[in-house]
Amino acid sequence: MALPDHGRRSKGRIIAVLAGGGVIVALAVVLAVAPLLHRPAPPASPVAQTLLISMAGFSPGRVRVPADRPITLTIVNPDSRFHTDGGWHQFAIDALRVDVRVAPRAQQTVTLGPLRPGVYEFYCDICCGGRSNPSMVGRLEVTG
Ligand SMILES: [Cu+2]
Repeated sequence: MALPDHGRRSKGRIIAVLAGGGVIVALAVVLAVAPLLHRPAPPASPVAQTLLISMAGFSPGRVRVPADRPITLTIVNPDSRFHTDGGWHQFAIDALRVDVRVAPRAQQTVTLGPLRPGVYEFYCDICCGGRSNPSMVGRLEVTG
């Protein structure tokens, strides 16, 4: 026995509503999962480097670091306050507007960058000889 015409139509409507509901559920699942699939990369961990600055100069005098990552520099001053100039040292990079003063027998931490590739000169200009003393100048070499 054939269904009356309006019965067939309401069956079709039910299927359409169910299909529409299925599409909505599928869309909700995609929207819920999408942020998990497109999670941004975690920020690059900083490169840690220790730099000694004493009356003998910077050690190392050349610091090589990668570009596009933050750089955490620990500047250690092993000199005592009994030096004629008080034992203080400086870590300065004019191009980066960095000027850190390190007290005798102390250390300072400075975070730079991420930096563009290039060579950045650092110096100490507050102890004997200062910047004109070749050992009171160094190079931060950033390689890409
Ligand atoms: Cu110095």
